[in-house]
Amino acid sequence: MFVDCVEIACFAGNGGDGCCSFRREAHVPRGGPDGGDGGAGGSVIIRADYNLGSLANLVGHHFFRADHGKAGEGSMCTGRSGDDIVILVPPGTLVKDKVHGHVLKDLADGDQIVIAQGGKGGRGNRSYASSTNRTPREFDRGEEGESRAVILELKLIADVGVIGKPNAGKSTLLSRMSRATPEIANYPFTTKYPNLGVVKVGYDHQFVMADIPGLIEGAHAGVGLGHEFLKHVQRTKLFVHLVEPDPDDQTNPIDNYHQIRKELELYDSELTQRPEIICISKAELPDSEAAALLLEESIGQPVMRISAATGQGLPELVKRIVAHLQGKVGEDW
Ligand SMILES: Nc1nc2c(ncn2[C@@H]2O[C@H](COP(=O)(O)OP(=O)(O)OP(=O)(O)O)[C@@H](O)[C@H]2O)c(=O)[nH]1
Ligand SMILES: [Mg+2]
Repeated sequence: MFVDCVEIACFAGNGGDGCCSFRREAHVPRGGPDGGDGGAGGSVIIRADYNLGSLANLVGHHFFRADHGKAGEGSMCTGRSGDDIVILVPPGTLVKDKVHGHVLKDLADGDQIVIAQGGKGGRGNRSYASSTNRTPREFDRGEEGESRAVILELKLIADVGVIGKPNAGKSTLLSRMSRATPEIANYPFTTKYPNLGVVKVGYDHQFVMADIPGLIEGAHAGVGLGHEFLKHVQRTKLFVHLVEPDPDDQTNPIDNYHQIRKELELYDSELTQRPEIICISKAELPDSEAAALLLEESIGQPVMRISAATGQGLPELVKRIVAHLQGKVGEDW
């Protein structure tokens, strides 16, 4: 299951009360104040962990309550502190305040944020003792813990986003280039949520590639599946735009290309500035060469031809991607 938005309410624990007590023991006259401090309440913390790929583990969990601190006791015993609750989320999760709507933190791997701070424990009467006040009876109550409702919104972190119309061969490409195993089938909207794969280049290089569900006209406004997932392309550095040479629905590859560009523009015009490698997919099919030439002519940019089925053009594609990611475009790749 892939979940990229959840709402949760977090309640930190209250601090324990301080204690008011005096030492009473045989042969120890006037033992003095010995009330201990209360323990601190537990906090609620959200931490990014790269082992997670979505927010699915939070589904069904709406409330997170950390333990209260225990009250202090006599004999200078400090109360036990409440345990913190740590909520693990994938890197790329935005933590937003539900009431005010602002972003509290954009969590990268290993980052964390204290969403609700536990209350401090109250002081026991022992800590009020001084040379002029040797039998203090004051003590403090524990502080109340914070509470906050937050919206967690995941925006995947991938270097490369594979975009295109449904059935263009995006998932097949991802499965060929990485060890990801997305569902592949000969009908539109096979992929219902983004898949990530790590593409290894040589021994010590790699990049993360995301297969985004097929985009169609009106995707920016919620048609099809696209709009829900367009946010996941916002963080990619580069697009690989797959264009099918001879779609089953008899649409024109050139129109299809422009349609996707238009959807990107309407969703967020900044996306059109991002580098894009344009590929005609299924290159072993007879129509692909003509389609590539027509597309090249129409947009005035180089168009690659790749085939996930035969592997044609894939080494060049990887080289180009790496060149873009390393900022070496224009050099000899
Ligand atoms: N001949 C040929 N067929 C391919 C190639 N790549 C993918 N296909 C086929 O095209 C169909 C669609 O492939 P998918 O990878 O599921 O396409 P997609 O773009 O992920 O589609 P959605 O998830 O529906 O958006 C499948 O039947 C694949 O077997 C290729 O290089 N050559
Ligand atoms: Mg797919």
